[in-house]
Amino acid sequence: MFGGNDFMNAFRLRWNQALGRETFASPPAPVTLREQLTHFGLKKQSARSVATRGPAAAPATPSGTICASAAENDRIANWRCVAFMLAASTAVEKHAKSRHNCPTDAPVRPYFIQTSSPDSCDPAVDLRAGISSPEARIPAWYLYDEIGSRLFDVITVLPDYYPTRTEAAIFARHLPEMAKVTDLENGSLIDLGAGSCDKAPGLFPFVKPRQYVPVDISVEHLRATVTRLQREHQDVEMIGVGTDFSNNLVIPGQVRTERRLFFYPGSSIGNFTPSEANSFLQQVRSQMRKDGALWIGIDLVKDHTTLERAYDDVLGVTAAFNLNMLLNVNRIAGTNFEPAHWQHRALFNADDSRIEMLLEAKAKTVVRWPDGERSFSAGERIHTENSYKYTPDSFRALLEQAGLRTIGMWTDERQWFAFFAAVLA
Ligand code: AVJ
Repeated sequence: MFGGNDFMNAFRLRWNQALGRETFASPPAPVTLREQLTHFGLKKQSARSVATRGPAAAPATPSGTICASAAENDRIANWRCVAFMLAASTAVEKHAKSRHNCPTDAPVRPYFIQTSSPDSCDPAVDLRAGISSPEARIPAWYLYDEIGSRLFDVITVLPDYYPTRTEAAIFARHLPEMAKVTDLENGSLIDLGAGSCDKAPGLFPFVKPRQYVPVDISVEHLRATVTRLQREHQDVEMIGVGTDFSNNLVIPGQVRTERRLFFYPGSSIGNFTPSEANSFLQQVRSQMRKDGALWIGIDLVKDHTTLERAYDDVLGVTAAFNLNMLLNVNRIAGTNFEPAHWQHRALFNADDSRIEMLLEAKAKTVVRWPDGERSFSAGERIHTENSYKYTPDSFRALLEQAGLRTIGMWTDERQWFAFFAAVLA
């Protein structure tokens, strides 16, 4: 355990500052050295080398995160200090065993890097503008706060929501063939929108990657899972990347350029309009050489009842998922949405080939925030998400427009979902 109270208080202060918290909050309990180290993504040996060589030898931040802004530099200084304190306590404790097992100059694994800031603009300003607009809208990523992320996890196992299960069935059946067609053994598996990394590790035995590169909007989402995964797959080098790839896919230099396999499952590309999807695919293409490939999951057009039920399930989980967004928006934009005044809607727009998720005002209502308000008439809607559906041909064409050539497509018996493999055209 850590030494005296002074040390503990100083540690808490640094801990909170490093996490960007202004007010005092208790560190997670119980505070064992091992848990703290794991939380920081540090390994014992790196902390020990800090202890022997002093704070200058500390990693720039835990696990080598590199950030650009001035505020981030302050945080880096705090991380260094935290690392030093941890190291000092490690030295006091003299963990003889770890000294044997870990050479001092072993690289810090896994490695984490944030290549773009997740909050570079003011979300409150954007949100209020979207709500004020004549065609009110809230960007779909505000669905995913803590509650929303859990509700989405539930959605993926609902009887009515077929995509996740259908995609898994395609993998279960076709992965060996998919891996054979792409043949990217010893390459880098780049997992776009990895989140809790629950799909890509299932590919390891088939794809046999040398590097695994989970990418998420915030590197913090990746730390715990990737640290655990790294222990389970010692032979795969893991590099967690935080980047907002819907704007700009920045892949750090540590990721090998040879044999990159970009993995984008779940039909997440359905959230993009076709033109956004095109620029996303162009970005992927620009990061991929001739020896690389893209594996991408697509939800296919099918009868409208099946589609609409998948987004308006009988248990009301998707309705809760959509309505919960209002609570998240209230927190971020200072609005006073009352979820009970709104009704979930999911409609298939055949002209644009997309499911639209909407929130519809049950009666006339006024939404207020500190310096503004927006009145909604009964039945007026806020657009919250698009989920585009493609045919095998329309998606092949989209890939082609972005300079990518389809080399394989795998689907289920009902042709409800498809996985495409594509390479440079
Ligand atoms: C995560 C974007 C793939 O569009 O099917 C599920 C999100 N929204 N139910 C989808 C979602 C409502 C999902 N994606």
